[in-house]
Amino acid sequence: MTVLIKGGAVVNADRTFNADVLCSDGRIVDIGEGLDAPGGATVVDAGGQYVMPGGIDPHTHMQLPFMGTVASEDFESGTAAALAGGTTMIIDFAIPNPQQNVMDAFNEWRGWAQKAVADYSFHVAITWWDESVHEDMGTLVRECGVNSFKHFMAYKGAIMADDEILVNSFSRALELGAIPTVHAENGELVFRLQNALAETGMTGPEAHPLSRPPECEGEAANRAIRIAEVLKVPLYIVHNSCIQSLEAITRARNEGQRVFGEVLAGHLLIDDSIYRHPDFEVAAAHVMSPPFRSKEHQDALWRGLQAGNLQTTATDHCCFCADQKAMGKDDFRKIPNGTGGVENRMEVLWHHGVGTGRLTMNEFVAVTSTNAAKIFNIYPRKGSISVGADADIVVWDPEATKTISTKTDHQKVDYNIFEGMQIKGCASHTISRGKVCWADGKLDVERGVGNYVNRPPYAGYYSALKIQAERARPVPVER
Ligand code: DUC
Ligand code: ZN
Ligand code: ZN
Repeated sequence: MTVLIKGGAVVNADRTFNADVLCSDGRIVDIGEGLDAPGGATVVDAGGQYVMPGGIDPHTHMQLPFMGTVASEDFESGTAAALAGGTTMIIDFAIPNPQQNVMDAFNEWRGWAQKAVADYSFHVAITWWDESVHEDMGTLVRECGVNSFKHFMAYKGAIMADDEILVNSFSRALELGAIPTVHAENGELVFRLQNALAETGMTGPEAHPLSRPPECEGEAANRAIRIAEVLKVPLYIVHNSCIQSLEAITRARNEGQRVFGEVLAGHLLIDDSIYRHPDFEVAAAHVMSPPFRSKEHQDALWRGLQAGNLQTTATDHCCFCADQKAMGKDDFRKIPNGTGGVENRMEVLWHHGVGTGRLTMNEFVAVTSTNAAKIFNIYPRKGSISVGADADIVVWDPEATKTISTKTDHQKVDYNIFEGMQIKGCASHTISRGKVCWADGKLDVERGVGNYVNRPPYAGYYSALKIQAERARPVPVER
């Protein structure tokens, strides 16, 4: 299959230039001005548009079994919705139950993802610890293309990782050249606050943000950072939602620590007043963790993204419909946590980021694609328009306008947290592994053609860190 994208301006994270882009057999094979279309090639007219690396959403949960139900979006519908919004790859999570064999869980998730229509990969969660987990982490890195491990510092009594697990797993990740990632919230404090609020009779969604204040997130972020500092391992903190965690990351980075931070499109744009909405369905539809925060936190997150202290944007796409959210009608602790957005991340970031001058186009590419590809070690195969890269490309029409609505989107969920938002700039064409999958407002996808993307260990960080650790070792004093 050959596709020629003609007449656009290529926007990479490092520069912008006018060029045609030729794709063949799933790869970019030529970039230059005035390229001719080989016989039989599909030609995409990109005149007046930008040709950018397809988005990478490094944080999704398709068909996640969670809080007594299963997320409504599956790997097929979720990757299709992603393509409709210009995202060509997701990194999802394989999450073993405590005591579940880690390889079994990983293989189970691999099976579920077989029907994906775009490329995907998996972070693997470490939810418990014994010798078999230590072994399986090695197998995953050496044989299964996994280079990142996730730790939930919240969800006590379920998948929460305590400090002992964090220390064991971070140390093992360092040995293997993998990066630990954390969901940073102090699970003990959240548990206590949830119960205290429920006991006083606060049972509605308005209690959700009160049970998970920014201090709980800041404490956990700082704890994970300091554990990583002592063990000399890099760290990636998912879905930073508040000033406290951003400050912890910024401080560590200023001290020279390799700490990376992700922010969700929702946390940049939605505020916590929504939890006080009189309609349970609306408020519950926004229940996710960490919760949406007040405006001052949103402003700080934008500044963190602009300054480079937050490097990636994601969605934590984890969809539950109204009937599922109703499980918590009488008790906010039982509302399944999660919101969607994989289809909208790029367009809302363009509109509110590039459209407001907060981000340049090149910075937009960095935070929606290239930085994730670099951190998770799949660059330049992903995250760049360059010869030899996978032909995962979005053609972006900066003049197109639309109003976001569940009536027209492709996500398998009955509520869109960006409902009614008017945006300017969106994907006119999405090309996945060299095939045009989204054009003229229509999807053309095939079940199961998405590929699992192997992510090799990142030797670079680890050799640097090992040298530092070696040098820091105390020298015996002669007496
Ligand atoms: N937060 C959510 O809101 N949903 C899934 C898991 C998570 O950490
Ligand atoms: Zn999380
Ligand atoms: Zn998540």
